[in-house]
Amino acid sequence: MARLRAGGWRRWGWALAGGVGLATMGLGLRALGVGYPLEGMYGRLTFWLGVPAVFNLVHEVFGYGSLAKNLAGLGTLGLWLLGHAALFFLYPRAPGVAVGLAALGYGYFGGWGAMVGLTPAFWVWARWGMARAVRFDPSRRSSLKEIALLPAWLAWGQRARGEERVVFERIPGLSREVTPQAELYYVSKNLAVFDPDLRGRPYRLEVGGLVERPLRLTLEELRALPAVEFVHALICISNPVGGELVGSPRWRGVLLRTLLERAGVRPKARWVVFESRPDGYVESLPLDELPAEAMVAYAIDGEDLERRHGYPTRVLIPGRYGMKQPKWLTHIWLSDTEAVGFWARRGWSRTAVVRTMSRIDVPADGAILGVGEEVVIAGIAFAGGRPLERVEVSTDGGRTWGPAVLKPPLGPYAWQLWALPWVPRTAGAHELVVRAVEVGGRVQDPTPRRPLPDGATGYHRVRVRVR
Ligand SMILES: Nc1nc2c(c(=O)[nH]1)N[C@H]1C(S)=C(S)[C@@H](COP(=O)(O)O)O[C@H]1N2
Ligand SMILES: [Mo]
Repeated sequence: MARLRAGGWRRWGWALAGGVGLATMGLGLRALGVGYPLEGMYGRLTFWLGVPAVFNLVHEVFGYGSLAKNLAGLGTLGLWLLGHAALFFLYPRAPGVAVGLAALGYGYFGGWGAMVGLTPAFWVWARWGMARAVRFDPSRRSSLKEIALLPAWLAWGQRARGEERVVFERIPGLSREVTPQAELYYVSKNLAVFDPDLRGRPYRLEVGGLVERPLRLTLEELRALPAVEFVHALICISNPVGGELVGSPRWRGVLLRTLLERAGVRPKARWVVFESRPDGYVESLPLDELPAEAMVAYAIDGEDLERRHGYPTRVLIPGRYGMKQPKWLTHIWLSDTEAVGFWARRGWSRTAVVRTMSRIDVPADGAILGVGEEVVIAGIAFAGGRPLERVEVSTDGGRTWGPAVLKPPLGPYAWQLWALPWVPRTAGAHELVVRAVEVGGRVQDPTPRRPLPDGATGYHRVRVRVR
């Protein structure tokens, strides 16, 4: 039986050292491609911070900068250290339970590799490191018992977290979680050569109409205003099911709210109108439907917008299709009437609310797979800012469905990566199908519809041959 003799502040010192040591060791393993439990904890924490209601609350309190994010990072580290202190203190009393919980935690947050890599280190530290602090004197029999129990814990923890086998960074052919500017799709009503080219020209963004103080801002003045940055998916209303007209870049700009506050919206104003004079493109949105995150963007990944993506500025209205988001923005008007948009006048949706979509990136349509050989089915999903509960995949044309591993989103309006390892068991043709399910259980609309007028619906299907 284990005996316990001393305690005090030395225990805290050793526990802290153990927590820091394991965090550092995990970083080393991460460099080798092993999942980092701290990253997993942060992901889970920020998933809930990313749900719109919580996101809005957090950002009301902390603002839109990186503060909330950094606080979440600090909170994660705090939880990690406290959790380890608790486990180290538990160890002398119930060694098997402490090791088991540690293994479960590493497995749950970091996956199989982290569990196998970190659990023995925890054990060694708990046994010999903490033993120095508390003069814990384990008997040889208890050691043997723990060593014998370890595989059982590992296996159990792994069962609980089997899905962590998916490493999203290593799936060839899967979209990147954050779309670089060079890979963002391009759509314009203009011939590309006639797209506005505002580079090297004097530029002013005017905010006028029903406001107290009209603004005329240079690009420098705009850049000097409080900036926000977040990952936000952009999708064209004409994107067909399975299409490529969608991306999820990291945008930087000024919240529309900031501009409207400076200009002072008059009570009579009902609509906000966005206009690109250089190419004659107009859109509008009811003021009371303007999402808090709507912004005037001027950069992607810290780089100026390219000409084709709207240099120097464009509007971003989360949750609406691309057509509602003018590039080469020159004027923002407040108005008491709607300005029917360029595409809306041609029969496309007036509200342009994004429909829930999902896409299979890999395997490709027509791929040839081997019986008994594992492949990863993976892709993207986006519900226009409505949080996703899960993504389901069928390998039999939609008869049966199973849940994929869904990566937590990088923000409330970012797309999400999903993946499902699959071992085909029978030769022949297989149809892979994907569908997204929103929080609350609302399943993606299965009815095949063309993009016009409200955006495409229906499930993306990919046919593969197994032999
Ligand atoms: N001024 C202007 N803005 C515009 C358009 C346009 O033709 N002119 N096209 C819209 C459409 S239909 C889409 S889908 C997005 C595409 O933005 P991207 O080319 O940067 O991906 O821009 C929108 N903004
Ligand atoms: Mo579009």
